[in-house]
Amino acid sequence: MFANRCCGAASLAVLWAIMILSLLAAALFAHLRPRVAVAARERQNRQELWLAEASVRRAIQAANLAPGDNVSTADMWAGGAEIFGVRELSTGRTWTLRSVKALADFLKKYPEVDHGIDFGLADEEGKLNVNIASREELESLFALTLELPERERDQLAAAIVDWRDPNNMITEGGAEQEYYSNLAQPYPVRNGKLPVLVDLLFVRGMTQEVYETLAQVLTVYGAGKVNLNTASLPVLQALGLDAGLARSIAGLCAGGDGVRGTADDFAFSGEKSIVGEIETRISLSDNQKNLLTGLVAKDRMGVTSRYFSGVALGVASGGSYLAAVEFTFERGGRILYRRERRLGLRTAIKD
Ligand SMILES: [Ca+2]
Ligand SMILES: [Ca+2]
Repeated sequence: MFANRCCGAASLAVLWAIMILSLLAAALFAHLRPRVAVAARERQNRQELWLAEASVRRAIQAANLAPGDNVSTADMWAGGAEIFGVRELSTGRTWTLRSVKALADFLKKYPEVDHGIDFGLADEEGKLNVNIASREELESLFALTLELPERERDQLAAAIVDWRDPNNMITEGGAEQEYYSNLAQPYPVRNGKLPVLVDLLFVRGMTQEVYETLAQVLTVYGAGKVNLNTASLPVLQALGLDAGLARSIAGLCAGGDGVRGTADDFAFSGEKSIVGEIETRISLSDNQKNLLTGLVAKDRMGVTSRYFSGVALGVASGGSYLAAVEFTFERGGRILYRRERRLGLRTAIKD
């Protein structure tokens, strides 16, 4: 009887001990689980970033391989999917897109992104320098690229001019310190050159969507000399070329296959010979010839480039996040701008 009672008490003690230990284990697990998840996420973050970094390095290498003094879309840096498309590495995949607009389009279309991904790099000197462009050039560029009413487009051009000019005198339709001081969260107007293009996001009227479009045609790099070999139609027209001449030049540069960024692309060989080289292939009116001669003389048109940009992406195997590294570099490899972002995908990229 005594032994039975003793046994029963011992069993009860063991049960209690098991219950307490189970509770402790559950509490410990609950305490550690978020930390384990955070550690796993951090490991994946690092992996994604390293994958994107591999593409940044590859892009710099491609741009350094550009032969000769002139830079054109026939060079390796301008290659599309073949050079900058998806690369499978042991830890995941990486690729490079030409612009933040290409990234926005990719994310909008994802996971249906089989076609039309703009892989590659952009030549910053094929764009219009926002620190040098006149108000008229900006208005003309915006008319060709932005789906906004004329009034809004012109006011945006005026606001950019006010943002960068050193004075506080309001350009017609523009905005100076008074406007920025009256915002709910006021900030100072730049009143100087934009050091980076994202500075545009502070300018009155600028939205993320408009910025993404404009980042394809505006730059802060270079001395304002647009590379005729790489400039897009809207940039050529913003410089004052009529639509017909701009199309003829862009068509000539696209080469026999009519596509920019392929090996058959035509390249103007030297700045001094630009007008002569155009004249032997496209018939020019006196006005067109004078305009082109003037642009070369005013250092607004050239054939070389030193600055390139892209958006490198990395996704770890089975991951549902994307590391996006926006980067601009100088030929030779010096990184001038770098911005890292982590973006969630609706579903994991398929392995
Ligand atoms: Ca100003
Ligand atoms: Ca071509």
